[in-house]
Amino acid sequence: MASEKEAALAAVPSDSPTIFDKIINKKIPSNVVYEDDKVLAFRDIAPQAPTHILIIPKVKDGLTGISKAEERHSEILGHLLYTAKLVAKQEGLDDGFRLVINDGPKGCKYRLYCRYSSLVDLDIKILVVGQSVYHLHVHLLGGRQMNWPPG
Ligand code: DGP
Repeated sequence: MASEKEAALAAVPSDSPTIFDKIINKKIPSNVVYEDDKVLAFRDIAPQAPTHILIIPKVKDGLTGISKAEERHSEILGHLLYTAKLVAKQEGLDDGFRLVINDGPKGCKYRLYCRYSSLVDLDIKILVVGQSVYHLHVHLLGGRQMNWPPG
């Protein structure tokens, strides 16, 4: 069986539906904070800051990631950034925030910890290597001091 790292590295951009299509179509629940006819903004399932919101185009149109952007995407790319500004304001992030777009296998690497404490202690550690959802998304992070370099 492939390791998580191998699986992530093997994940290739494709126009196949992702989990975000299910969120757009309301097939699975999400905590939506903003929506218009072009974009959807919802809280990240694994927040990396007190405020962590994903802003995505409702129509993927080949935008598996920012590296696949073409001239025709200029309008939606601008709208995603403008929406990020609107949502930051709506969330009260007046002292600052960060926008992140991870792209491809080397775009990010982080660990998710899930601690279950009952009769037995169970720590689940998931190592995520690379962009994990191939549907362009802008991360809006805020509510704490951001560091530089981001690592
Ligand atoms: P990235 O590494 O840039 O591809 O980040 C994808 C993000 O998507 C990651 O922070 C977790 C988030 N995510 C993945 N699946 C779901 C989901 O089903 N619901 C929500 N709200 N977020 C999700």
